[in-house]
Amino acid sequence: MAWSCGIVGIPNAGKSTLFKALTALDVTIESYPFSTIEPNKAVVPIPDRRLSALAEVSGSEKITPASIEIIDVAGLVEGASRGEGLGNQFLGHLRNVDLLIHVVAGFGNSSLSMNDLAARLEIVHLELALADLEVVVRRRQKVEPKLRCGDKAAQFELNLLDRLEEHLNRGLPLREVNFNPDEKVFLDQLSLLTRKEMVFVYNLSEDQFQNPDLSVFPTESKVVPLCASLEAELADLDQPDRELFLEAYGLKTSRTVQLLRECYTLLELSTFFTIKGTEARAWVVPAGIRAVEAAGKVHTDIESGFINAEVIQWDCLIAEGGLVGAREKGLSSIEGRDYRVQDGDVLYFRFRS
Ligand SMILES: Nc1nc2c(ncn2[C@@H]2O[C@H](COP(=O)(O)OP(=O)(O)OP(=O)(O)O)[C@@H](O)[C@H]2O)c(=O)[nH]1
Ligand SMILES: [Mg+2]
Repeated sequence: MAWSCGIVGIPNAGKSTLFKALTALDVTIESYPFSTIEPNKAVVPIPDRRLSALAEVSGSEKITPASIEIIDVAGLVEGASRGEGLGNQFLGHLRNVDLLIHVVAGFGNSSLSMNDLAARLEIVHLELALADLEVVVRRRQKVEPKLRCGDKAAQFELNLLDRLEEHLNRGLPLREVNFNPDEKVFLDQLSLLTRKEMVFVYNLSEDQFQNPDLSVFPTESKVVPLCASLEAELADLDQPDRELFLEAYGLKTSRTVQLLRECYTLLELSTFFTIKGTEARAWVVPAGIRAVEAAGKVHTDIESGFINAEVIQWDCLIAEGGLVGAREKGLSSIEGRDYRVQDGDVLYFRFRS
């Protein structure tokens, strides 16, 4: 399963434009609100220059990058939970995503004040909280009858649902609340939207995005300022033209790549690589997983027959021109099942088949 991100925001914020920038797919982008009705979904490769370098040094013909799923839905308006605009049922498409990208538009209107922007942000926060509240209320209706039979688990659940309701009624996202491990296990089943990590995309015009005032965003939140229409144009270009384009705007990398990196950091992910036969491949996994779990991502047979893994950091492998040279210099090591995989490790698994 690929990691997944859902794009939220008010109508006309540039959500589908950002989707196009991330996926290079042609989707409906219109100047009128509610141009997206059915969600746009795509699985796209995560760019990683380490993988191309590894493929080159190992002569791999096939390069398989890790991928991420992006889902773009309709816009949220004030009162969506009561059916305004397109309502909020479409948020159901985002229940299983790992992270939300909240697009906030600051382009196009020079008289837009900080208060206007704050109000735009608030609409989305509130509507997400109200959508979660609906889930909590429905759950309560299911659990309450069990309480009458003296069910202890039901009492635990109801106490927790009370807490959730109290926060959501105040319009607060649940990601800001601390839960104990038992509560987390229960909460994971509910797939609440405001528990998911959120990255803000501040969508600005071409001449504003390099010098933004970010004071409207919550402190300590991750904000990526960009110009979505520029990024969408960039997605259509081939590599040489892309570099010229970036240079013209004084950028080293595209802001959408930066956005993917922020998502990756927030989700506490890391990447390991495998080189096998003619294929070099990247795998994105939770940071700090054990070697045997990493093996399981590649194939369940490798996990069940796991013997050990030869491990080397990607840059050492490249510096020595391949595994043989690196091994001679003692740069690789043989690790057991409990080894914690590091970002940038290249893993060669040995297993009983
Ligand atoms: N100038 C400028 N226009 C943009 C930018 N991003 C999006 N737009 C324009 O804003 C309008 C809305 O863009 P969409 O991407 O369709 O917005 P959306 O959030 O998907 O809208 P809905 O699906 O209707 O909710 C289009 O006319 C875009 O061309 C930008 O960075 N700069
Ligand atoms: Mg759209």
